Amino acid sequence: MSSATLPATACELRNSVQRIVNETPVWDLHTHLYPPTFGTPLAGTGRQAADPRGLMLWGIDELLTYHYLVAEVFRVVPSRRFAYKDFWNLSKQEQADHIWKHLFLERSPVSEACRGVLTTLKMLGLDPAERDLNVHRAWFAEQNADEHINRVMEVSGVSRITMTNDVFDDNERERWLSDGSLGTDSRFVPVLRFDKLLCDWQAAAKQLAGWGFSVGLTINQKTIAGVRRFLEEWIDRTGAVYCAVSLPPTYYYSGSDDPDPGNIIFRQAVLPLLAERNLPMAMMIGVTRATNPRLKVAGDSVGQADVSSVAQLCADFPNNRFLVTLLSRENQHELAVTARKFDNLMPFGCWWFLNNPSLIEEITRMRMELLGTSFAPQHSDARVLEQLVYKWSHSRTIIANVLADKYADLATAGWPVSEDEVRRDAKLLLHDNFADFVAGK
Ligand code: HDL
Ligand code: ZN
Repeated sequence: MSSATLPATACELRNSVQRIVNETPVWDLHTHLYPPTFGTPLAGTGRQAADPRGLMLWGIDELLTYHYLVAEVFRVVPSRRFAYKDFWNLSKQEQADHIWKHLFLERSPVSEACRGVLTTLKMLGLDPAERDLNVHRAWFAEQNADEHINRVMEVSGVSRITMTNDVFDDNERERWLSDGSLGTDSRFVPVLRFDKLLCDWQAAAKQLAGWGFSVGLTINQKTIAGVRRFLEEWIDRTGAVYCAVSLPPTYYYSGSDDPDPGNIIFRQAVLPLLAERNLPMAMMIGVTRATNPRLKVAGDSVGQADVSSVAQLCADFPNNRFLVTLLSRENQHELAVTARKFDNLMPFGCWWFLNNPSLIEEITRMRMELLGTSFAPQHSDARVLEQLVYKWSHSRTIIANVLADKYADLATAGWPVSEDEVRRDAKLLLHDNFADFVAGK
C-alpha cells in the first residue's frame, strides 16, 4: 500500500482522490432493490419467468418510467393535454416511449434523473446516443437477471445492496411467508420497514390482530407484548440489519409522556426491542405523501421536519442507534449539528429531492466541515437495478471533489495526506461508518 503523499498540483491531487473514491466499494445502505427470487416483470434470459407483480425492477423501460421521470414528463406534457388516467392506461413500454420522446428527444435531458439514464447506458457499454429505444430493449432482454445484478454491482462499485422490506406491503409479505429463503442472497441485505405501525396505529393494530398477534387498539402491556412478538418474528424471518420508518414533516416526539399512539408503540415496543437486539432504527423524515395523488407514487412531496424530535429520541434512548435522513434541504444543517451532540445518531444520504449535484455538494461539504468523516454521505434509494450505476457514479464524483478540496486545505495547513489515508477516509465514508454503526462498534 502506498504511503506516498498525494501529488502537489491541484489537478493531480483531484485525479488521485477521484480514482481512489471510484475504486472504493460502497455498501449502499438504503435501496428498493431485490434479487430475482422476489420475482421480476422482465424475464430476460435464463430460468426466470416474467412475474408481473415481481419486485425486482430492471431494464430500460423501468429506468425510463422511474417515478422521478413520470413527474417530470407531466411538466412538459401537462395533464390538461394528456390526462393522468390516459398515461396510467399506457403499457410500461408506451409510458417509456412517451417519456423518451418528450424528455430526451424533444428536449435536452439535463435533469438529474434524465442524465442518469444516459450515464447508466454509457457505463453498461451501450450507446447512450442511440435514439431507438428498441435497440436498448433488445440488449436488456438478452441479459440474465442474476448475472446482470453482478455486472451492475461491479460497474457501480457496490459491494452490498440494502433492501427495503415493507411488512405491510401485501405483495412483499406474501412472498416472505411463502419462501423463508428470500433473505439469503448475500448480495442483498434485508431491512424491516413498517411505516404504518407508527403512522397509522388504528390500521396497523387491526392488521396485526388479523395476522394472529394479541394486539388491540388500546395500548396496554398485552398489546405491547403482541407488537414485540410481531417485530421479533419479522426481524428473525427477514434477518433485518436495521428497522426503518418514513415519517411526515409533521412528525413530532415530545418525550417519555408523548401521548401519540405511534410514539407509545415506538418507545414501549420498538426501541426497547431494537436495543436488546442491537439493531439500529432508521428514520426518514419529511415526506408529504400523495400531495398529488393522480401522480400515484410520483405524487409525494417534501416538508420541513422537526429536528428537535430526533434530538429528543437520541437523548431518551441512549442505548439505541438512529440512522436519520431528512428530506428538506432546510433541515440539513440542524441535523448535522444534532449529530455533533449525539454519537448514537448517524446522519445519512442526500435523499430523493436532495439527490442532485448542487445539493449533494452543498450538504456533503457542510457535513464534512461539521462532522469530519463521521457520517454516511450517500445512499442510492435505487428502485431500478441499473440506477446504482448512475447514482453512485454521480455521487462519487462529488464526494471526491469535496474530499480533494479538504485535502488541499490540509496541505495548506501543513498536513499533506497519503494515498493510504485517502483510501482509509473513502472506505469510512462509503462503507465502514455504516457497517460499524450497524454492528454497534
Ligand atoms: O420512502 C422511501 O423510502 C422513499 O425513498 C420513497 O421510496 C420514494 O418514493 C423514493 O423512491 N425516493 O427516492
Ligand atoms: Zn427509499
